[in-house]
Amino acid sequence: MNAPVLDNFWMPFTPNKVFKAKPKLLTSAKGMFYTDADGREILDGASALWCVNAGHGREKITAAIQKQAAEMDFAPTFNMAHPLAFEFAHELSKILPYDLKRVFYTNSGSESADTALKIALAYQRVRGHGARTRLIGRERAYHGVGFGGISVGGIVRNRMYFGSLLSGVDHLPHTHGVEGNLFTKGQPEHGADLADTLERIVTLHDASTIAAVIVEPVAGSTGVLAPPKGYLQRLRAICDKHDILLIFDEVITGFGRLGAAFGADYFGVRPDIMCLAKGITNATVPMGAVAVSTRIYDTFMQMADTPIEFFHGYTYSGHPLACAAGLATLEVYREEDLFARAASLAPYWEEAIHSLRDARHVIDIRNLGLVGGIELASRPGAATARAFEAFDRCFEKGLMIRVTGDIIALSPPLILEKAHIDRIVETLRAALAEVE
Ligand code: PXG
Ligand code: PLP
Repeated sequence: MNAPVLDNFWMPFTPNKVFKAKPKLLTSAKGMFYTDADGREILDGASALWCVNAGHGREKITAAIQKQAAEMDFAPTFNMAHPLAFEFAHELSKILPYDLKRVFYTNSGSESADTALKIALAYQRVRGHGARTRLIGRERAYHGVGFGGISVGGIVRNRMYFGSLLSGVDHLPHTHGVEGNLFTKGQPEHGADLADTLERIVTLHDASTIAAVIVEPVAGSTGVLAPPKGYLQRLRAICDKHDILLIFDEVITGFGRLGAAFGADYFGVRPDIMCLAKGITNATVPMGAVAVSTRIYDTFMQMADTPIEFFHGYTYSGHPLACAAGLATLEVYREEDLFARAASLAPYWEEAIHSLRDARHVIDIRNLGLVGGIELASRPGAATARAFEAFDRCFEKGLMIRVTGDIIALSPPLILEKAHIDRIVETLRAALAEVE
C-alpha cells in the first residue's frame, strides 16, 4: 500500500507534528484485534475510543449497513421519516431503564450532551419554570466538545481557549483523590458527601434558577473516576427535593461497559435524561441519542405552545444507515448476552488490573465493570509525558490503550477472553518497566 500524504488531515486531540513524524496507521480490524500498516496485530484494550463494545468487524452489523445503503441511502426525519428510525427507537426503549422511553437522535456524544442540555432548558420553560436556566456540571467532567458540553465540562484545556462559554453554569467538585480511596476495587468508600455540595450550590443560586445537573455516572475520559458509594443516590435525592432534572451522560457507561445495560441500571439510580452514543452502533456508523422520561416528553407534547414542540434537530438525526447498524448492534448484544458477559468477567478483570499495583510508576489503580484506570506518578516537570511514552511502548508491543494526563484508561471490547486480559496486563507491566 502506498503511504498516504499526511499533510492535509488536521487530526483531533492529537499532537499533529509528533504523529506525522511517526504515524500509527490502522488498516483493518477483526474481533479483539487491529492490524496496522506494517501488518502487525494490535490487541484492542480500549474498544478504540470506548466505543466498539461488541468487538470489531461484526458481520451481522456490516451486512445490515450494506443492505440499508443499497436500499435507501438517506431519508430526512424533518416532517417525514423512514420506518427504521421508529423501529430502532422502539427496540432501544426495551432496554432503556426506568421510564426513559423516548429517544431523540443525534450523531455523536457531543451532540447528545448539547441536546440534553437544550431539552432541559426548554422543558423548564415549557412547563412554566422559565427562570430555571442554570446548568450544573462537574470538575473533571467530559461531555464532548460542543459549547454546551465544554461549558458544563471540567477539563481546563477544553475550556480555556474558547471564550466565555455558556453563562449561568456552575460546577460540582470532582470526586477524585479523596483520602482512603487509593487502590479501591469497585466503588470507593469515601466521598459521597461531595454530593452535598449540590445543596450549597442550590442555596447560593436558589433552586428556582436551576434547570439541571449533568454528570457521567463514571467519569471516563479524565481517568476512570467511579462514584463513591451512595454519591449518585444523594445527587438524585437533592435533585428531587428541589425539582431539578438529573442528566446522566452515559456515552461511555452505556451499552454494557459496566456489566449492566446502562450505568443507571448498574447504580440503581434514575436519571431524567440520558446521553448515549459510541456503543449504540458499535461505532460502525456515527450516532448518538438522548433518552428522556415519559414525563418530559409528555410535557412537551401537551404544553408546547407551537406545533413544533422542540426547535432542535440535525440533518442526520436518525440516519438510515445508523439505525440499521443500531438495530443489528442491539441484536448482537442480546444474542451473545454481552452485558452479562461483561459482568461475569469483571471480577477476573479487577484482580488482573490490580495485580499491576507493584508495577513501575504505578500510584493508583481503579476499576468498575470492564473499565480500568492505572495512574502513574508524573515525571517531574513533564506531566503526561510518562503515560504518553507508555502508550507508545504498548503500541510497539501490540497493545492499544488510552492515556489521559498520566492515567492509563482501559476499556476492552466485551467479547474479550481471559487470555486477552492476561496479555493486556503482561504487556502493560513490560511497557511500564521500560518507561523512564
Ligand atoms: N460524553 C461523554 C461522557 C464522553 O465520554 C462524549 C460525551 C462526546 O462524544 P463524541 O462522540 O462527540 O466524541 C464523550 C466522548 C478518551 C475519549 O479517550 C473519550 C471520548 C471521546 C474520545 C476519546 O477518553 N468520550
Ligand atoms: N451549517 C449550514 C450552512 C447548514 O445549512 C446546516 C444544515 O442545514 C448546518 C450547518 C447544520 O448541519 P447538521 O444538520 O448536519 O448539523
